[in-house]
Amino acid sequence: MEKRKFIRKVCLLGDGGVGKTSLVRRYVEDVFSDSYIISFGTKVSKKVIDLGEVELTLMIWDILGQKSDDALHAAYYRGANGALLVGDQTRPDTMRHLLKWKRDFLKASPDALIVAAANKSDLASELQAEELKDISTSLGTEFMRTSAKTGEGVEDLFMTLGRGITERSK
Ligand code: G3D
Ligand code: MG
Repeated sequence: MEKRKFIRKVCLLGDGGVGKTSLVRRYVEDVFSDSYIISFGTKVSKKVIDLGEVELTLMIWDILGQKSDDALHAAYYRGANGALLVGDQTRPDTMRHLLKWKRDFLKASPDALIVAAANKSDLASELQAEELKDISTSLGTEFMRTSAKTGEGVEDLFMTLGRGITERSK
């Protein structure tokens, strides 16, 4: 049987320095690469995932720099099917800020799927388990532990997002 083919857009969200660009680099090429399309202050990279009966092409949008320009963000979020919320667990504020990232994103793409990552799992966490739980309750999603440095959890993170989006597309 022919595979069904889907193309879906996902955005990386989170404060500067949490590891968004490193995660996408790790996932797309497994190491560093320059195979990005650069436009409108974003890098878009592509990854094809085999999900059995479905072939999913993820277009992964990574915002460059730390510009907090609302018009730019709205254009970046529009039409997204999913988002990866990325926090740095060595900097608790970046984890707390994910609530705002999520709210702003959902204004532009209310039906998108959200997956959250507590990145830099190779380093000691500065968050108490209690607080991590509180943030994840407020976000309405569990954190997946990832390290763009060692690769821990990275494949799993994008697969969770890809599978979730595909389930909704069926
Ligand atoms: P951003 O795209 O969210 O702004 P970057 O973040 O991917 O540019 O990463 C910011 C810094 O954090 C980089 O260090 C990067 O190497 C580091 N980093 C990203 N992910 C991890 C991780 O999982 N573990 C560790 N230990 N470091 C990570 P530099 O020094 O280049 O600024
Ligand atoms: Mg970046």
